[in-house]
Amino acid sequence: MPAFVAVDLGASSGRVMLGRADGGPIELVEVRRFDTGPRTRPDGGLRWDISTMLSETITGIRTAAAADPVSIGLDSWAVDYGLIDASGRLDGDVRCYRDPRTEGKADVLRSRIDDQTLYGVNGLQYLPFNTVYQLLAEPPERLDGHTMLLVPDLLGYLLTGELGAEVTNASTTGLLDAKTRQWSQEVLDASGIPPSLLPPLRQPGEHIGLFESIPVVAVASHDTASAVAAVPATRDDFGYISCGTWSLVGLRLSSPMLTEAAREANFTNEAGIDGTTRFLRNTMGLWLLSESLRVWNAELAPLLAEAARQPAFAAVIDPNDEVFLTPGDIPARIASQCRRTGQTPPGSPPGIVRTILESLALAHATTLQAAARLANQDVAVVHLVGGGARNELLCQLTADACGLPVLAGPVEASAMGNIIVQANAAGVHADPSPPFARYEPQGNRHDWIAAAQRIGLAFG
Ligand code: LFR
Repeated sequence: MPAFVAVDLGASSGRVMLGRADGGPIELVEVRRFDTGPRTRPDGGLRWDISTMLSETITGIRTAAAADPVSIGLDSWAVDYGLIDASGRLDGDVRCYRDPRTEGKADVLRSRIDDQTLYGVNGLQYLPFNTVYQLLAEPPERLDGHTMLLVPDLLGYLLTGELGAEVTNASTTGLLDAKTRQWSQEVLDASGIPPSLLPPLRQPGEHIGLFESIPVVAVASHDTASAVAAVPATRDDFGYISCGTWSLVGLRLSSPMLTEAAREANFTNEAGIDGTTRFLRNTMGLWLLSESLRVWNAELAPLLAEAARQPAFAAVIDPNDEVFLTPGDIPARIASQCRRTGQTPPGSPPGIVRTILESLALAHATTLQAAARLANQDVAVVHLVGGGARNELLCQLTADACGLPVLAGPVEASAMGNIIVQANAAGVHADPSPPFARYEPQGNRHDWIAAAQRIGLAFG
């Protein structure tokens, strides 16, 4: 069976996977896994360690090369970039989107182009770290005579020497026109970002270059685009949750939804494969859990088991509060949000874990309801893919809150989507693996309605 190498970089770990497919479900094997987590600098800034990611990626690819792969594809989280100078070198560090430098930059852009006009062009949800705000935080001289490469494009360049911007990830910059899928002159003019900064766009499936004589192919290089491409849907009326560091909750649409209602609800229209639109909203995902575990220096499995036995709905929070964005003492921030909303904070780590999972489930449900309402679409089933699919309590709570069956898996959805695009480019049909579990909704919906009311969320 033809083999393909997927390099999938997440915000805490990176993987090199080998996928084999020949008309049916992909057989996936992990070749190498490594930490990617950003490093804090003495000045408080957060940077990615690109050189370690590159050397780990190369080691993984060389191991996978024994299987004589057809091609290599690269995907990662969105929005972050490196700047290549005129001599072709990476100039300076690659900042992490959680770095606080973008504070106030949305107001700078707003003073040059109003929110409605901007959304009408780029269709992008407001997130304080969208690339356009990061670029406005750069010293202007860093934008002259440079080329901006988003992380997977940067890795692709370091492997092949070829410059380009893959379109699904480019759609998270704020600089792409959601309808034409071209760089937007209007946003460039308004933001003052020089067009020379942006490399030519490339499409998923396009040949990029060679690494040690193996072809490197552009995939849906935004990990969420790859994950959505790997949703094992068997019907059209499905919603999805790509649940990892973030929970990306929404629908697959055939064209962008650039209405004022969608903007007010802060939904995004990111580019998907085959011309589809990823109509979704970011919800702070397992980051709340992983960052809490780091603070407690604790293991996940025993805490999850105890969380399942905790009383339900002791306290809920809105995980999308920007206070949860930066690294730090998440449990303390949860406690303070509980107090602010008149709730008693959970008194123990298992209680906090229960609060996090119920709050994520609530956010999943309210976001999916909003997506269905805005797009005027019925949703009969929810596909939950990514690392969160392993979390049984989260899957069950999500089914309960949504009042819909949740189909869990695949866990490695981004890697599978990455391989699907490579396989298709090689003329091979490949399917994601089917869901491995189904959760039916249980419990009382009124509990969820009451929980949503406590934190002022619209439900139902
Ligand atoms: C998920 C993801 C989200 C994006 C966030 C930051 O890994 O790519 O889609 O909003 O990371 O880049």
